[in-house]
Amino acid sequence: MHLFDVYKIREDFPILKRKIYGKSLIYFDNTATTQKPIQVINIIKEFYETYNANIHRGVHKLSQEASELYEKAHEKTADFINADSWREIVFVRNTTEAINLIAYSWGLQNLKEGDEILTTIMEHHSNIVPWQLVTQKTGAKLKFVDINEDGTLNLDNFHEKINKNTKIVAITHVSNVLGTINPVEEIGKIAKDYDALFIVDSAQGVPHLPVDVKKINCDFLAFSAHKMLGPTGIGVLYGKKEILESMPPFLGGGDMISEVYLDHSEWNELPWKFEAGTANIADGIGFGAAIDYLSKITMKNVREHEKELTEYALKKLKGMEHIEVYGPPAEKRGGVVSFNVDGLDPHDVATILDREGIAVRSGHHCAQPLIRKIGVHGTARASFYIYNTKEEVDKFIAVLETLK
Ligand code: C6P
Repeated sequence: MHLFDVYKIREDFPILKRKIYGKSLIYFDNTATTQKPIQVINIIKEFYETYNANIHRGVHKLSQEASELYEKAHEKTADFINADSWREIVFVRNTTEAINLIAYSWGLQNLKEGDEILTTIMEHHSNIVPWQLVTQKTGAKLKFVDINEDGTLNLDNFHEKINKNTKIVAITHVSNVLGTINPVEEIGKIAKDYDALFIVDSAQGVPHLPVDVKKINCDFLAFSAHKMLGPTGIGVLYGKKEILESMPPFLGGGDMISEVYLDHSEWNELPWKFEAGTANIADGIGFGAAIDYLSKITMKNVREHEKELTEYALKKLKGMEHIEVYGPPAEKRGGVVSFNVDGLDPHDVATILDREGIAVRSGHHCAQPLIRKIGVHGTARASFYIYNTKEEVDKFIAVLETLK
């Protein structure tokens, strides 16, 4: 099946022409960050070369052009995840900042002793530490849902742990270690039965799957541009308008106000109320180009391509006795494969692969509670994206064969 021409796509990514230790780069660290197509690189260059200006501050032509395109990037993001309005899209630095924004703004205003926050043991630290900080300040309690043997979420345990005191359910869409795709629509329905705020960490969801915030019915969804062909330094907090409107600002300063008096201030409209100070204008516009690129391929095809590669890699890895693979089957996981090689430290595996030009991540992947639960001190992790091919998987497998 030809979903799209992967070889044609590869031509858009200048970095894929690089040699690493004399070998062609095979980039399998897409969960950490993806590479950038020339269309994104060029639009950032074009911004600085032709209309660089601050936004919302000048009546001059350059400022108007920059403001328009920066706002347009919010619109593209809203369409991409099917939000009601671009005003529900707040640009922040990354997923981490988006979750901290919710924790500090909504959490500090609404949580008190006796309240509970329910998350899972498969979270990235970004969806654990902000809640620890907020529970320390408010007296609320943080609880964790367990996983099953196959790395899927234990839904029985979720039902056991949720109760009338649960004020927040905050869960990862896709695990960055096991690749597990969580049933967020089902979890959202249960969260709503208990009137809990429903937050989805979609750092590994939006870049890899078709995502519709109306279908998921989440109150908030967080993700990062750099994991979906966009630049670093831009992330997204989607929030339902009425909830964002009810929240106090996270940071104070320029652009987030409508009026400032000496004794008080009034806030700007959404999303600017939450975008204090000069925005990351160039990268916001660059992110718009990344969304255009993915929209052209379609997220359905992105998912299918990754699934095909993952199935292919899992089948080969499972036939290798010296390798242990973690996580669920390909239909329940994104394009992430965590594994260990008998008798080798994951960092050594990653170093050996690196010498062959193959970039994978190794270690705890910023998910230490999950790594402890699996009972290892780390894993090596290969993760795929639109420009990866079966031939690259074959080369990766061939190197692992030599480690028998
Ligand atoms: N995971 C990985 O190699 P930031 O750094 O804010 O853009 O994204 C944080 C984050 C939050 N949630 C999940 C599920 C994630 O996977 C990540 C980032 C990278 O696995 C870097 S640690």
